[in-house]
Amino acid sequence: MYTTIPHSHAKLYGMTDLVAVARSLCSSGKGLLAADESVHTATTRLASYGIAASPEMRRKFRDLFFGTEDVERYLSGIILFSETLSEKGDDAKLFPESLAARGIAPGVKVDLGTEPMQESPQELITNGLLDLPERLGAYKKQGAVFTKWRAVIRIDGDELPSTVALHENAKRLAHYAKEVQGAGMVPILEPEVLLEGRHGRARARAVIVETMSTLFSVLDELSVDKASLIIKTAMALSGSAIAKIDSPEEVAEDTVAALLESVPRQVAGIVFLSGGQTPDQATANLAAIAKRARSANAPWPLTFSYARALQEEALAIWKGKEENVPAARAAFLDRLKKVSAALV
Ligand code: 5MM
Repeated sequence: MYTTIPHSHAKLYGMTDLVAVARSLCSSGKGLLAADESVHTATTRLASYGIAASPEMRRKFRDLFFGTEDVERYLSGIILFSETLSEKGDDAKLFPESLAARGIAPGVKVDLGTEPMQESPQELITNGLLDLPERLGAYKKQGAVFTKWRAVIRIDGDELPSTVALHENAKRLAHYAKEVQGAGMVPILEPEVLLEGRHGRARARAVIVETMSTLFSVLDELSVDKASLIIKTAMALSGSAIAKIDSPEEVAEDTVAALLESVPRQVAGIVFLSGGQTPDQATANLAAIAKRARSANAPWPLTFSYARALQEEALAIWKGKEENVPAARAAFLDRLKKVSAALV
């Protein structure tokens, strides 16, 4: 189902196959599971459920979700962490192979995490471009058909994000996208506007517009093909440090307006991160966004690419114990059904 294009032939094939892969990830009525927690994040995440992390516990953590029966009805793809590409599930099959056999496209996070920016130390810049071409070749051989790069955009009043941070993160996202398309894989560009802060929803909306506008102007400068890329974004939400719960309709109005203002119609699709919302909030907000996008005739397909909002309930049941696997998987499947139903 997913075309493998040899690295050297990617340009020969043009972008047609990539457009088809990108579209199929976003517009099949299914969505993505973000299971790309790095070692540090996975360790912290598991610890918050009382689970001591180890390489084997991380493998079991992945298998809990990937080994759930019927997930292919709701998932078009899964974003993996690089170590997972070479691991096997309890069925003794390599994860990318067993996912692809079930029609779930395997993808991989290719950024190497963030560090403070020299010019603006309160902000973060994402690393990973240096050895990217070599790593892409290896990931592709391991079965990845798409990739993801996350940039972190912090709001602090009217001061942050700074122009320099927005521009440098956009530049790196654009170089990443160009490399990935050249290697014959689909890039997901994730400039995450963080929920943390004391800002209101209107400020989040404005920052999403500024972030996307900066990104697309740099993508155009580098002639990156927009039809074979996917945008992963946060929703427009009031900052987590103020006690305001936005209604789904408010979130939908500001999120869809921000994206209509700043994301060109050619992109293959837009996927949402859950960004610290509860599973119920992330589900209700997605439903309102999908409805609003339909009534506004939004040009791009939309779907979910959640990590925490899909995994949280299952992890709370699992607690790292074998006997809890069936109940944890049932909770995961139940949440997936609800999130998928939000799209229609
Ligand atoms: C799962 O978290 C992903 C990787 O984060 P680290 O590199 O810090 O380990 C992250 O990129 C994730 O894909 C998105 O932020 C979406 O996750 P949420 O939990 O916001 O839906």
